[in-house]
Amino acid sequence: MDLWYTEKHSDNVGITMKTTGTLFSGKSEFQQLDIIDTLEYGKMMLLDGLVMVTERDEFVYHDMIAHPALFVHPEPKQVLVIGGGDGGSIREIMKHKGVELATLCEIDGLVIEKSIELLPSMACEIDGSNPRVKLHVDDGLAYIREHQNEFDIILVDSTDPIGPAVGLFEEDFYRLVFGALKEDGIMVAQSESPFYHAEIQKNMYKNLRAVFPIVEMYQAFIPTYPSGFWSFAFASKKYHPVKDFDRERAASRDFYTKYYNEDLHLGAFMLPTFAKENI
Ligand code: AG3
Repeated sequence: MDLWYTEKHSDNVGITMKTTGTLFSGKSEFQQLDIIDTLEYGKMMLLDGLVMVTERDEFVYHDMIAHPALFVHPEPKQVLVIGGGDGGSIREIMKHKGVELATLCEIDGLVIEKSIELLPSMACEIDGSNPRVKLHVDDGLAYIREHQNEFDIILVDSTDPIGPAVGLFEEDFYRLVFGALKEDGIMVAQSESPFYHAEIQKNMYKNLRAVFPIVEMYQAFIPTYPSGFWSFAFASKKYHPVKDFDRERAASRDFYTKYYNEDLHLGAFMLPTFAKENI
């Protein structure tokens, strides 16, 4: 018997993958968590039935949520990730040796626990082995309310705006993020698909522009997310992601990135017309 998993991207379209079995399935206080094995994309983690990461294409998402801000900010030392319990974003942040401390604030301890157990290639830096990483199992809003003016960079590594992530797309939350950043801080948030989520994006970018002086969208190709055409919001107090980008510094990085590079950094901020219309 063949087993296939489908995430529906709209009422009439979805992505379907042949699977070889379920590694974990359970419900936390917040959501349904499933980790399944697929033939084409390796292990895949789902929250409430939505694809969060697969072993094969997570490098795109995690390179692109982390490196653009880390190469635009001249000296990032304190970095916070909200969400991101799989550890992929923290793994990329740790490649920047100047970062003194990366804090992970994930609401769902089960996601962290099962990622350490079943997705070690992503969770390698959140398993307690790295003294430059601190974990908090807490609501992101509650956490930043108590940590104002502390971070150079905040990455919002969330799921879609349903369930526990709804609040992470609202203006009140962005005001708290603004306050939690230092005076030249940068926030990056995953911002859904320009192709499928125009209304969510319009609302999210309006909320961001109400708070941050600099707000730009950039894009990445992520095969397992709706339409494959995915985006991130770059919201900043001082630095512009293109005008203040130090190409030489990015080009002379001392670590490998399978997706990100100094040319792509600039290209990612060039958007098709229909995507520009959402911001
Ligand atoms: N963040 C998930 C992005 C949303 C995917 N949406 C979907 N499949 N409908 C991923 C977290 C990775 N650290």
